[in-house]
Amino acid sequence: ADYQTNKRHRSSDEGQHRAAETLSAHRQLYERHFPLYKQPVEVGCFSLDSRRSFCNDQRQLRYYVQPTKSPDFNLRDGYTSRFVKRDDSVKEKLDHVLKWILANRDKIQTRDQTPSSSALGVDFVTWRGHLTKVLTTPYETQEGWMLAASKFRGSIYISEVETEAAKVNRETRSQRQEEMMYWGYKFEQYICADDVNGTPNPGGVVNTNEAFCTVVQTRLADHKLLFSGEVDCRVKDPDAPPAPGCYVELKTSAEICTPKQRSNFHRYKLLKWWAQSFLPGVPQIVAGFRDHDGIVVAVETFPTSKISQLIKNEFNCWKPTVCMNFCNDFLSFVKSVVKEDDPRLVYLFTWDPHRDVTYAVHRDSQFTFLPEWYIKDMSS
Ligand code: 0WD
Ligand code: CA
Repeated sequence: ADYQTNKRHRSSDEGQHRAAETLSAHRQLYERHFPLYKQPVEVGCFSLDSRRSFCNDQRQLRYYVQPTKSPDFNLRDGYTSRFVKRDDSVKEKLDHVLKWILANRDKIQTRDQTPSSSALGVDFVTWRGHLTKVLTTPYETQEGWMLAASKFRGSIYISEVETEAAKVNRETRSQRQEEMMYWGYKFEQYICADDVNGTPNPGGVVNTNEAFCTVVQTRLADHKLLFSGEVDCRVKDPDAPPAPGCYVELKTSAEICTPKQRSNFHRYKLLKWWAQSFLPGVPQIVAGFRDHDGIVVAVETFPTSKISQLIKNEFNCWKPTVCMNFCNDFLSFVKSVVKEDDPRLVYLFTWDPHRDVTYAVHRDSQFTFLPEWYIKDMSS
């Protein structure tokens, strides 16, 4: 009796005139053929320097240096003495992406558009990380999300709002959790060189303000997307495929000692790793497996395109097609709701595990996120 067809999973879907009120995240509804996802194209990049300032260049791009068979990486090294931590209570929203757009408006590929048109010619502008959360929603049982959306000059901008639960987590992290957040950045330092001919410098300072971000354009079914994501490094080979094909994602994870740990790694971690790298077309993920004391015991490369085969032996496991179909339908849902072109109007989409996606509308509220400097510059 509660069977729903693919087309009827939005509540009160009363034909073409009224937008649906909610969207279901039930994975069974999204088991359809894989939607069109065009090869992402890098249209630009930017860097955030040691003081977290936007730089319209690739100064923070680093180079991958393959570690030896049994590397000697201690991820705890330097935590108390050589660590500058970004202030994560500062909410940057889409600001860095918007700065990139203002500085590079001419580089955005606008097909079927008059050159004089002021619109960007994309349907959505966002961070890659926000799309990762959407992709993994049908399988997420722990953490909900809130995504704010505003339409401005025909494009819908999507920016995350920290949930109350995430805020509590951030403000009550244990000493151990704080330190373990450093381990991923320390691993990057052991693997990455600043120059194409250089070698990693594990004696240097880890500064998490620094970042290199790619900006890509792609299309998911009817949705033209422009998003940015942080990239850890690229391969040195100058003949490697052009970006994003030369990029490498770095990860750390607890070493796998039992079948149960292996299964959890496949079911939960590889889902997040796959979604994050598949979106911008990053082809390889290099993982450092570490023990409880932060010593890396193994380094393994996962080609992004092989991950979905790797997990197929897992009972009742996640499917890429479910992730992509849900994202497609979520973006259609957002388009059907976010009709008014007004940067001061925010449509706040909320999802909690075991619930449907819902939304509420806010005018001139704490949720407004498109800054005056962006609106002014784009309107001139
Ligand atoms: O304001 C916000 N709500 C957010 C801002 C949320 C998420 C990201 N950001 C910004 C930051 O400016 C950051 O530089 O986005 C940038 C990264 O964006 P992304 O690539 O879209 O984010 P995501 O894919 O979630 O994370 C990529 C990497 C992470 O690597 P791992 O291997 O752990 O996934 O970016 C780092 C982290 O190293 N990272 C962040 N850096 C700064 N602020 C953040 C964050 N909030 N989240 C992840
Ligand atoms: Ca990483």
